[in-house]
Amino acid sequence: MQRGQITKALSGFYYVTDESNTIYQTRARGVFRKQNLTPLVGDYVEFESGNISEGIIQNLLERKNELTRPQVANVDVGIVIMSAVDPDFSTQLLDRFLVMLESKHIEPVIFITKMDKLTEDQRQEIVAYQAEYVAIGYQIILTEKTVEMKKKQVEQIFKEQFGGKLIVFIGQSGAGKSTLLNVIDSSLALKTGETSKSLGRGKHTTRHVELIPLMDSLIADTPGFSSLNFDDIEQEELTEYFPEMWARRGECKFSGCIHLEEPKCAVKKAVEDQVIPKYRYDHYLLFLEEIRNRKPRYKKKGAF
Ligand SMILES: Nc1nc2c(ncn2[C@@H]2O[C@H](COP(=O)(O)OP(=O)(O)O)[C@@H](O)[C@H]2O)c(=O)[nH]1
Ligand SMILES: [Mg+2]
Ligand SMILES: [Zn+2]
Repeated sequence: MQRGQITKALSGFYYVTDESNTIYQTRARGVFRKQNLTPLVGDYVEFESGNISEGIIQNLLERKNELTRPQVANVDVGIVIMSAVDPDFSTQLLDRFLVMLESKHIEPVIFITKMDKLTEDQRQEIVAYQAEYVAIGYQIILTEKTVEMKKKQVEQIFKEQFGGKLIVFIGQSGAGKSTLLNVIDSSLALKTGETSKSLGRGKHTTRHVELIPLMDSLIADTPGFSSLNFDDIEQEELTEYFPEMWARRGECKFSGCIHLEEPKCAVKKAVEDQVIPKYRYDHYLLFLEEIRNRKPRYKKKGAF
């Protein structure tokens, strides 16, 4: 039996890349469908093949996570692209992305683009936010001004941190995702995100998922998280996805404290003492409200 990772899915074929970077065209065993298992791009698999154009996937190995858009499994790093202006920097949007990544156990790395467009005062504002996110434990990188400097900066981070990792790019439209990818590899931007739609992939866009080698990493060729609700998150677990709150859980009087009305809550105290920024707590409350107000999900027929 051979081992590899699915790096592309197209028209019922799965393209599996093995350790020596050979790509095998394979199909999934029929039994997967019966078991309601769908192989995903990013899955590690065991397969058998006589030659590179005919293989059968025999086993799917355990996944550490999966995203629905793009449909990818085993994502290691989520690169969150936020613009400083045009559109304006939003801690609320950033926190939304961070909570989603935390809930999937994907490591977030934040890049702030368009720093070159800022006045000195605006720059200081972003630097202050940076310090607050660094204090939580997040890596937040302010992109350099020129293309050459950006290239050097981003390539160094890829080299030092992202070797062998599966990466998705995340960020609202206009944030600068394509631009940043383009800085590293100008052939990539064409294959990525919005651009691919305008190239007329049409109906295939949702079916076709591909991992593209970038330096020593693989990136998913569509941006992540097109829907930004918290459908998969329960209210009791939300606090886990705010690391600075989760770290204080032992100091709250009540175990299972969700930092609302409970007395002697260490999180509310930290907010009062301005150790936790007020906006982080406000976003926590906002997201909690969204989770509480979401329509009840009815269990599927046959489920129990
Ligand atoms: N001045 C400046 N403009 C940028 C920067 N990054 C992106 N842009 C511009 O912002 C617009 C949107 O960028 P794009 O990469 O298409 O965003 P995407 O939708 O996230 O892929 C384009 O006009 C880019 O030229 C930056 O660092 N500085
Ligand atoms: Mg784009
Ligand atoms: Zn509490």
